[in-house]
Amino acid sequence: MNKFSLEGKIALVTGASYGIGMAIAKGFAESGATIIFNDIKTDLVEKGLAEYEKCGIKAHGYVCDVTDEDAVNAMIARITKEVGVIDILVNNAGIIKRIPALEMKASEFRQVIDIDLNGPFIVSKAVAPGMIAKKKGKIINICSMMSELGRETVSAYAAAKGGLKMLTKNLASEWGEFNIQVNGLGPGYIETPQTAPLRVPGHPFNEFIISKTPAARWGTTADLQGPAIFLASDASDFVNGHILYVDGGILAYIGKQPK
Ligand code: NAP
Ligand code: GCO
Repeated sequence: MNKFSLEGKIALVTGASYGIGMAIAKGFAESGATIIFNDIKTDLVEKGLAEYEKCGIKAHGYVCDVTDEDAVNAMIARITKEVGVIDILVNNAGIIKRIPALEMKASEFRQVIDIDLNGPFIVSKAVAPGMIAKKKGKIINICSMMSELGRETVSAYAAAKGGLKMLTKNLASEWGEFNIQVNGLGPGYIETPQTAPLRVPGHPFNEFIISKTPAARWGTTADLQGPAIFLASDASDFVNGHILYVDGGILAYIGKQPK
């Protein structure tokens, strides 16, 4: 038996109309899972559905804001009726605001915490009862280098992703007895629209990331697929409360020595 197979599993990936979430969903589909995703805007969901279809994937798309608890509960009820009980949840939807702390408004800070930290709590809480009834489930929270490290301009994002790491450990502790594994996946610096402003040619950040990464390159969304499949599959049934960093070695490395 292939321990990495997702055959017969139903997976919900939040905010998966493009980028990391979509790459993870495509990887799950290749391993046999049925794909469901949501996004905050109708046009994004439609774009996402068309892209999945182009790849031969019959995905189910829903419009839903992960911070709106009533809307999330209604979406999970609809999914249960229309597709089935969710076996795998990936809390991927997130935003970043790059603003120096002294210039950041409290409302901007709150918005990042709301989407990146409260969102995963709200969606996990809505999905868990179905998993508890089945006595099996997988929740994967998309963390970040910023779950471990600080950096100028990303105070709210680092606070949210550090909090998400601890939410992961806490839900793993609470729901482990129901055979639910809650783990984090921590991407390093990945080529996506979110990091596009940092990757423009000549931007000093580009050099900085390459010199901080032993692999000496940005990651790709495809780099995340295997690790996500592992955390979603039976292969990881005794892995719980773990954050799997997929960063080309950044967290292991002090940085290039000056010559
Ligand atoms: P992204 O722009 O962060 O994509 C996330 C998706 O979530 C977008 O489609 C976004 O829609 C949607 N979204 C935003 N707010 C939402 C809400 N309230 N409810 C539902 N959906 C919402 O792109 P990404 O770079 O692929 O990032 C995915 C995840 O990986 C995020 O959690 C991010 O923090 C994390 N991450 C990214 C990197 C990286 O290098 N790119 C590294 C580490 C971790 P809109 O387009 O309308 O905003
Ligand atoms: C930044 C980056 C990061 C990445 C990622 C790192 O501004 O430092 O955009 O926040 O998106 O989350 O793992």
